[in-house]
Amino acid sequence: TVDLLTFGESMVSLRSTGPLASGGTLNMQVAGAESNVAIGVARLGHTAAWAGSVGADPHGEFILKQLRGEGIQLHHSVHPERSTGVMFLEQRTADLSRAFYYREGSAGSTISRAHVSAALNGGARILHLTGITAALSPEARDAVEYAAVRAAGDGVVVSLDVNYRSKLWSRDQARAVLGPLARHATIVIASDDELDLIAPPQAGSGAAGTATDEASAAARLLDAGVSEVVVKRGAAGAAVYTAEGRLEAPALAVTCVDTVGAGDAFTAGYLSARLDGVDTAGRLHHGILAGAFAVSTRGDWEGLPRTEELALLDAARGSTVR
Ligand code: KDG
Repeated sequence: TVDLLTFGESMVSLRSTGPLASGGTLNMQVAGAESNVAIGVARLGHTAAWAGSVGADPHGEFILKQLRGEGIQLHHSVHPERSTGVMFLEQRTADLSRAFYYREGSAGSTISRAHVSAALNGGARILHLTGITAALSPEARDAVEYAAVRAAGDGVVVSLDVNYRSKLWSRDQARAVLGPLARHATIVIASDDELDLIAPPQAGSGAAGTATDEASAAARLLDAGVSEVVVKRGAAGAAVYTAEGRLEAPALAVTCVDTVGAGDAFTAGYLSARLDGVDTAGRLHHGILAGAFAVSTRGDWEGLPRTEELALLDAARGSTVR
């Protein structure tokens, strides 16, 4: 039994340091929300497994090598005909990045029920799912739904991060799939603007986005059987709603150089603390800490902390630890 099992599409990301339309040098790295979480959890001392497909190309080979190097157990297949997905990540301005996907019909989008079923046979304490995988293809969506129902039935903790991607589907499409899916989850993780995609509808609901709406969406999710509703607020920190009430934590004051992957880092910190049996406040703290490492380093996952590095952010800003 592995501590955390996740599945989804990992891609190569070609990152620019300026506007893509001006060309220049691109750096190839591994991207993928699910593999980001697996890496984060593994670095924090747990066993993590990832299931997915890559193409029979150097890009796929690169992804598998990187994940193996991070100690991730792989349940992978190499698709003989489809290509590994690609995304360009354009640093358009210092404060704004844009993603461009070249992933339609990719090897990663072919993940199926049979593939994840084989991975689930190995056993897991937590199954981590994201809304991205459900948006990739009908087979991938079926795989996510199958895995959620099976794992919940087997008593596995099911974690679902909404991770809404507007370039993959509309909010209405996402709501129709993720709302029912959330009812199988033990833990749901959402940005504050994603809660309406998973919360059961409220009769006569008002405008979204206020604190009351957040609390009422969380209460409806708890009523529907979810145990922990985790709300990510970026630079404003995070909150967790459970049957015991709401806990909030501010973000750490660090220099932000790259927000991509910060949500996955938070999730990895939170879930790894849960695996360690830490209480809700401690889970939030570990999520916030891992998120702070992610935003203050470049890359989706490269800067994620190892357990012994977590205390580094206690040092004074700008210091050298000798
Ligand atoms: O959370 C970071 C991810 O967005 C990135 O790694 C790419 O998985 C990705 C996606 O589908 O956007």
